Amino acid sequence: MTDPGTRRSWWKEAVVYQIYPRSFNDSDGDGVGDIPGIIEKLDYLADLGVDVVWLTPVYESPDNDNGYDIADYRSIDERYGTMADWEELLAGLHERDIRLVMDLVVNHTSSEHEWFRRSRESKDSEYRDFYIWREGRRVDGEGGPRGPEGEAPPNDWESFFGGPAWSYDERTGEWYLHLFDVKQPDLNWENPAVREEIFEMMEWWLAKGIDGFRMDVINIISKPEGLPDGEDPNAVVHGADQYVNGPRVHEFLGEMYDRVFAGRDAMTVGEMVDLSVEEAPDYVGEDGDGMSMAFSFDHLRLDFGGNGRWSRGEWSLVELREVLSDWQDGLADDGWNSLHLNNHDQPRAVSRFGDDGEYRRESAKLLGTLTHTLRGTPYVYQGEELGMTNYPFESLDEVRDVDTLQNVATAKLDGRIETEEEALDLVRYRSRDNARTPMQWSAAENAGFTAGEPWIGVNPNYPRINAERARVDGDSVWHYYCDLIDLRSEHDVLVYGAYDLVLADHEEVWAYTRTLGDERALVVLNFADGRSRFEPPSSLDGAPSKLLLCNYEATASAVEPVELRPYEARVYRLTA
Ligand code: ISL
Repeated sequence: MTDPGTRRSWWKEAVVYQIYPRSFNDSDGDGVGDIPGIIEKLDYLADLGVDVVWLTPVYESPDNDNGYDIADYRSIDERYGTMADWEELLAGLHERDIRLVMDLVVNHTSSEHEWFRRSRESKDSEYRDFYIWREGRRVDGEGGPRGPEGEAPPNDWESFFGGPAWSYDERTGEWYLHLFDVKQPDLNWENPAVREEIFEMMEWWLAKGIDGFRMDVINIISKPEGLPDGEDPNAVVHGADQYVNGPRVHEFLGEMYDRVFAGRDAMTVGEMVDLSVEEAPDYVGEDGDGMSMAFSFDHLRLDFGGNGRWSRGEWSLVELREVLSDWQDGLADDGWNSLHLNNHDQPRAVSRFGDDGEYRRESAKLLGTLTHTLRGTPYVYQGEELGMTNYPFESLDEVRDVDTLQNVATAKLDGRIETEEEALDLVRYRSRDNARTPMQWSAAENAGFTAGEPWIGVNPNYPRINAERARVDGDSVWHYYCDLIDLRSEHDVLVYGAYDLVLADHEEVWAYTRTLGDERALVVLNFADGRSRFEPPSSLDGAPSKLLLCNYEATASAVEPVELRPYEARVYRLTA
């Protein structure tokens, strides 16, 4: 069969582990994780059994957005080490059959990148058109924040981090666009010289031996001509309807593919803002842009409130199942999913979709079972394999993240947040810093992360939740993740098998089968913190079955009616 959905690829069979270096392991006591620190933990990664490491940015950066503001694409920031350290890391990973995917952040650079420094010098600079400069709009009186008297920003777009997406630059009297922070000016992809620089830089990294790229906000690089005001009041951020999947995005990505990826067997994962399942094949399908897969976020928006990300709503299993099933079905024959509930921008999944109290272990294992048995490539974010939880923020002084700080400030200005307690409540639930606290290695001081003062607080639960302890405890989340990773590598059906929903209406139990030829697996997940009844449907009657994995002491091996325990997860093999 040459059905593109079942065509084999190394990256379809892989499990990816995301490292956020700042918070992974500090080897020199400056409180910030570094590359030699990662090298110390290579055997840990090999023991876990992951196949790919995705390293978030380690390039030279003023660190306003923790490295997503790059000042030099071809360098390693000295905080993280040297290029020689990075080369040793790559070799160490490859020796262990682990591939390396680097982060590609090319929607914007840091304002300290040489291109921007030269761009802002004068309107005649050869780098002027590397960025998006416009004149302000004339208005009567005050024009609003960040501009001179009588001038408003060129359009009404807002930044993802709160406030206007434009800043006025006095030197030349024009405004530049920054969809993220003021210090992250957007590159002008319309300019062929920009594209050329980026493609050359990508080739340079590939020639160094890396195995692919994770592409930051890659579907917003093309802005429409005239930069019209936002129209959709429900856009993820005001104005996003104008540039999400912008007019030339596929042309630019097609060019990137032809220039950089054609003829190589690299893995690419595009981080996509507000991508719908209908649009996904244009990027990842057979006739798409040649990207391996995309990160979509429909399922990570279910708990947004009426005011978007910085307001709180409720999610339900019914919705989670519906959204993820839509993605499973939508890319069944064309394209490939990435499976993720965690990353460095999201609160910890066990606190969000599970129970980080009484059933922390069980629910962390249940969520891992989901991401390792749906169809797609699983992503494990550092600490997820330990069941790490959100951080109990007690003061805004503990927050480091520019996104959190600015959005809280904007919400206060708009009157959406009134008291400090309200702000803290939201921060504890939503802040990206929940995922950015140091990796918990042991019960030693600072969780064994650093001998110095950590750049951000260590979660006080580290004496209980840490890698050293998890590795000697046979019942830990860590051991269960090892089992999940092994299971997936032993059973092709879990990688390539077709997804079919079982019991579409159950409010607490999500059950599905995966089918590949004669091979079949059944996954049963109880998302409730109490018992739930599971009655296998008659379509599964009579098939001999065997329990492959369960997050509790198993009672019986065959598929049968059962009272599932809180957050119980089961994976069965069925034979025809
Ligand atoms: O953080 C978010 C959701 O929790 C998003 O708004 C996020 O900013 C968006 O998904 C883009 O994220 C990526 O680009 C940002 C960077 O701050 C994030 O860390 C990165 O993953 C700008 O480069």
